[in-house]
Amino acid sequence: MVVKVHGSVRAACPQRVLACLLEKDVEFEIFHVDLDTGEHKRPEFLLRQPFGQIPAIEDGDLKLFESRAIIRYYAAKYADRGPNLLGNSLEERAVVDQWLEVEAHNFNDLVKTLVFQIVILPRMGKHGDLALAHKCEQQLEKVFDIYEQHLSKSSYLAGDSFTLADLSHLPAIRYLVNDAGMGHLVAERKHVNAWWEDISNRSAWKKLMELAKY
Ligand SMILES: N[C@@H](CCC(=O)N[C@@H](CS)C(=O)NCC(=O)O)C(=O)O
Repeated sequence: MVVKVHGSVRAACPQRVLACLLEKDVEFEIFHVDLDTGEHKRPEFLLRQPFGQIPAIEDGDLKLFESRAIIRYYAAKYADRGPNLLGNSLEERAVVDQWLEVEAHNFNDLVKTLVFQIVILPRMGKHGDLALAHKCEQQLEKVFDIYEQHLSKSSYLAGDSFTLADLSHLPAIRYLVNDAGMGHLVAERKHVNAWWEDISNRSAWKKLMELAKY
């Protein structure tokens, strides 16, 4: 069954899902949803995702939205295929979940706000709020300091192997480094930098970058 992914290949949240499908070698088809023309707010899309956000998937009878719920589903469904992205024991899974929650609640919103102010709004010909962007940058410095300390003790966020916790960070860090000119947040931290070099060189992520034609 080919997984239908409704979203844009260049948007961060669909990228989280696509990176997982590529890691697991699951066949998918992308149904482009154009954020620029507001396709995600139209009634037909709201039937898939009532909050008007991408991505949403369709897999046979299953319809699902929320990128982190989707990646958890595929990591579990294809646990025996490709890399184990969930951890082996209940305890390992709990640690993966912990860092997935950190990504969602301590990290992602700061990046989202920063990128919106200094990348998206200017692209739309509008002025971003630089003071707000600077505040997010300062808060992200603190988050990355915590990551740096943590990654000095293990190669990946949830231990010694790559999991969903790492994968989930890929799209936002790419935005920071490549689009927002915030590469210093990563490069200035030895362990964060080594981690980013490692996870962004995985073949699944590189395939996605080719698909997105960056
Ligand atoms: N928690 C949702 C967030 C989805 C989300 O914010 N998607 C963005 C693209 S990365 C979007 O649709 N933005 C347009 C909007 O919010 O109107 C998820 O992880 O799927």
